[in-house]
Amino acid sequence: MMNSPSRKPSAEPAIGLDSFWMPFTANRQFKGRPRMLQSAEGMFYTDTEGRQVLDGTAGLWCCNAGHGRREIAEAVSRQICQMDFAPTFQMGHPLPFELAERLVDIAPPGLNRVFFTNSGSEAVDTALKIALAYHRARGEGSRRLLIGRELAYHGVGFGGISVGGIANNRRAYTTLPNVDHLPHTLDIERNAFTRGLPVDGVEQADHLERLINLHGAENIAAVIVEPLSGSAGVILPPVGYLQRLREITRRHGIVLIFDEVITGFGRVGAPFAAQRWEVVPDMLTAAKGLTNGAVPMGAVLLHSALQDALMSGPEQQIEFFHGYTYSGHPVAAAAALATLEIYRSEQLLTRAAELEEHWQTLLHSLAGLPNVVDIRNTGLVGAVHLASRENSPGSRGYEVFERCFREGLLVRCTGDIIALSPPLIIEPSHMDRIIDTLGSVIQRTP
Ligand code: PXG
Repeated sequence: MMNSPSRKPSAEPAIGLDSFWMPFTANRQFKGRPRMLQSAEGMFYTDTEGRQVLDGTAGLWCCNAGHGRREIAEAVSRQICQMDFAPTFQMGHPLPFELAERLVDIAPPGLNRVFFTNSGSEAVDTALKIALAYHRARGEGSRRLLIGRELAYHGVGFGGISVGGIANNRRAYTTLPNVDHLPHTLDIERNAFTRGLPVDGVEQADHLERLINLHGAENIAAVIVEPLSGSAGVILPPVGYLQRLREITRRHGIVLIFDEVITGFGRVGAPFAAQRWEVVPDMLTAAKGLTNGAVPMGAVLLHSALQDALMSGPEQQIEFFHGYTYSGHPVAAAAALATLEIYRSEQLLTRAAELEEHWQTLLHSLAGLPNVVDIRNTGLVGAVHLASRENSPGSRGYEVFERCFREGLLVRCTGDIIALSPPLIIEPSHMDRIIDTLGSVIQRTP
């Protein structure tokens, strides 16, 4: 535990920080000045110094129903006592079947099969494999190429980093062959300070036609995009862009995958972004909000035609050589079922649509503050894009993030972009506090 003047010195010995290699973290910097959270309730974390920290990020885009939900805790605890684990390879137990049905109930039309994973990264790799296996089973085995997009984040598996487009996540490793990328849709020159989806940029989707001309449609398996890019700093789809991708992929027999790991479960005002923007992909990936972040779990929701194509062999033949020990884990499934029940009873999957306008107005009140070059929003997502300092990109964003935390607000920084994605239970008073703190910190950060 950390000692501080505001807190009585603890009798417990200090915890060594060296052994835990923290993910996606500047470990030396963090360990020199740690930020440690200890408990969470509703819209707030409490840190180890006893400070309340308003959660502007729903953890990492996952605690959509807010923190400390007893219903989830109780469901998890009951399930561990009743049955801690059971295999789902050639064996079953009721919970993942029930959960799959509940997911199909809220899914975009036609997505009526569910494959469970433990994370978003695994869901992405699973979806890419399903696309490849599907084409091969239909005698179109030449379709091996996977198309992602610049700046995309699809997790950290080799499939995900290959179709992903964030250079730092790729350059030290090796990536899959047979991958190409669409251009991203961030266009500050034309679209800065747009409220909601940008009006300019639909033609970026036409780049897919050029990739099809280049590679041949008969060689392309799938296109995967995030309906909105979260990790890259909230890059929104221009009006009509997703529709156009759908139209082109359909025309050329290419599987369209939406990576809804952050947009799923109400973030943009509908259960999935596919519904909000009325474009139904052939598959979508989900994770995070699926269990309100309480237990790791991911899923691929797909059209039954993709599974059916693999079912042509004899009945005793395994149709898809893929799965995880913990696919459909009983404890994760119990957490997810309790989470979906909260979303339903509190109508959280559409709440972002109701709050969106107020959120947008508050967020855009930050325009005009020093170094603010763009503000982007949709649903309960927001981004304040700061100009980078000459010769030290990312330093301004990090300072804003760090100061916000010390002043009781958790935001995310991606380079110099401050991203916001609060729990969907947020009230207007919390929004005021987010905007006041962030605005005041930006004002004081040269
Ligand atoms: N796809 C998308 C679209 C994601 O946003 C993943 C896949 C991978 O999920 P897992 O569960 O394997 O981490 C993600 C993860 C951020 C941030 O700050 C976003 C993610 C993870 C950590 C930070 O924007 N998204």
